[in-house]
Amino acid sequence: MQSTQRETLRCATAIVVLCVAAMFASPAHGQGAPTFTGSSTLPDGQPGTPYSTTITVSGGASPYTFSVNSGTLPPLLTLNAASGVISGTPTSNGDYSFQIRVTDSASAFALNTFSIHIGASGGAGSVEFPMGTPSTVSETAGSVTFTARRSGGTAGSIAVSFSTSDGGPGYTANAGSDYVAASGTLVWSNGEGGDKTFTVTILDDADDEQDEQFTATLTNPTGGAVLGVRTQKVMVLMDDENPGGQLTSTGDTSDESNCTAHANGPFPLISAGAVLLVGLAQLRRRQRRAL
Ligand SMILES: [Ca+2]
Ligand SMILES: [Ca+2]
Ligand SMILES: [Ca+2]
Repeated sequence: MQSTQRETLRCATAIVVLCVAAMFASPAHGQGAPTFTGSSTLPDGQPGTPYSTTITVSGGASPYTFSVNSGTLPPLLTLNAASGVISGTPTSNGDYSFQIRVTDSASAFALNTFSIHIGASGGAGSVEFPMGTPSTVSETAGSVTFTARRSGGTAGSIAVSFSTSDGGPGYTANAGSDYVAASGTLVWSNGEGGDKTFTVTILDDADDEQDEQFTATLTNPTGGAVLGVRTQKVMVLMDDENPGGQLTSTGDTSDESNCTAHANGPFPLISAGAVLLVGLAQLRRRQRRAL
């Protein structure tokens, strides 16, 4: 038994020695595995702007083959397997992380995780209506203030135009009788971020009516800035002649508040209104059945 064990040990030792010898004899070890030489944080990109950067390596035995080992590149960017160039025109803001594998001609390889930020960071930034600002105002208030916010970057002086227009997803407010049309330009200086405001005059009337809406819109960013997602803001003018008895109006108002958290477009509000109406109809049917 003991001699068999000695034999086994001798065989195992021989195999290990042979393996180590083979490793040292391989060309891959002789030249070393390739190593990544650049920063793991790749240059920022902008949505809609062509992007290109090169993953650089040294050592090992060229030519190299590059591949994405895990994670995902920003949408519409691709990695060239032969050159290590990441290029394309990105479409979506976001922070993307992915692991790249480089393999040399002797099958030695290296892995490294890289990141790319797509967005306005470090640039001129973006401007939009921030979430959480009021979406309703009494028609007796005299005026209402809109807030536009620059974020994501403060490089350079930028400007954005604003204007008002009659209507929203609900009843239409008319410039001249319900509010005073407004338009103009908001300017942020180099290094300045945060909020700018503009004020719209609200006109009171004696009409017993539904709550009415107008829309403020941001357009024409200059200085390299871009517009964010929320470029429109619907303002609901709450009637004061008929403050009770306004089921539709109250519903619209609260829906608009909810809606603002997602988007200022008409579709979420219309959807929310439809859900409310369907819910009320179901409730009435149930009440009838219960009687
Ligand atoms: Ca009115
Ligand atoms: Ca009034
Ligand atoms: Ca009124």
